[in-house]
Amino acid sequence: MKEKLDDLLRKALGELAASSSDDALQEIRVRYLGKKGELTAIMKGLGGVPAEDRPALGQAVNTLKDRIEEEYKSKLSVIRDVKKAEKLRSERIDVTLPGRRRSIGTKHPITLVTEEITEIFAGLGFQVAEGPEIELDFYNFEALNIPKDHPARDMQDSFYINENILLRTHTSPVQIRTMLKHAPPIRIIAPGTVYRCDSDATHSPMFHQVEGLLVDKGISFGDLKGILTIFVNQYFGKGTGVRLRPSFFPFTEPSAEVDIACVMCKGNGCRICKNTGWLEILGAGMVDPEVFRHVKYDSEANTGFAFGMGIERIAMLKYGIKDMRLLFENDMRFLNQF
Ligand code: 2U9
Repeated sequence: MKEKLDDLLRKALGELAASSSDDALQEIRVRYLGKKGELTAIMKGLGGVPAEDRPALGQAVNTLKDRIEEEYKSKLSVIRDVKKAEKLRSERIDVTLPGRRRSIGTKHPITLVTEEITEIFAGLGFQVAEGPEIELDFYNFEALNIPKDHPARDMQDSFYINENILLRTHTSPVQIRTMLKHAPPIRIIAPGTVYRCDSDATHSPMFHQVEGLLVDKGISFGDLKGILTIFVNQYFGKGTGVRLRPSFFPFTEPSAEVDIACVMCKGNGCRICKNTGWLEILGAGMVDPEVFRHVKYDSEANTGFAFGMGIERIAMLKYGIKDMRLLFENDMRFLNQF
């Protein structure tokens, strides 16, 4: 019996020494010490052993049990230590590594230009006015003296939602709404997004405008020219040449288109200005009395001027952007330059 126990111990210790996982250790423990294990079987068999040998044998079995248990625990602790060390190694964090740089956004060139223009007119006493991008025909066309047969009213040229509602084609309805709410004098600019059914290399179906309106007693075309000259000199630089050419808009009379001396060649002629030396930057004029009639302003007592410019065009001239589509593609390599 003694030999059998020694064999068993050797075998158990050998197996414990050779195992390398929690599970394997557990399995060995159950096999030797469990309820149906080999040692339990021996204990149960003690009944058949002569009574005088029983205590010594019982003692030997218990010692054996303790040895296996002790070896099991020590091996378990070794395996767990190895596992823990491995986990620590694999999850090691190098705290000296530089952190991930958080990229900070920049303002879109359209936003920049809108803010710069707004700032200049704010300095001249203009207040910012806003209105809805989804407009009624009345505010967008009717009140602005845009006749029923005007091409802008065509289904093909504006985005209609239904017969009476459309995406505003200019920010002018903002001025109409302001005049309907406030008596003169008024001095506002209306920056915002506008929509026209037009898309090619130089036109986008969605673009941006800044429009201005000043109404008071005794306002003349000279005031218009003065304000626009101040704006051009502040925005494009002191001494930038300005010229006005006669034009036509349904909502202003007389009307003019405003050119500045080419920002690229300073008026000498280049590809940008198509060798004319001039660049058209905005349209303007004296508010047509017909517009005042629609908002119930007394056109005998008041006169006013209005102007409008396309932000994309100004941004392209200011930053030398050749293709308008760059302004809408949101390519970070382009946007990060601003
Ligand atoms: C009211 C009365 C008059 C706004 C004006 C223009 C001339 C003009 C264009 C510039 C380039 C539009 O974006 S663009 O295509 N605008 O030429 N806009 S006068 O006149 C108004 C506005 C509101 C009540």
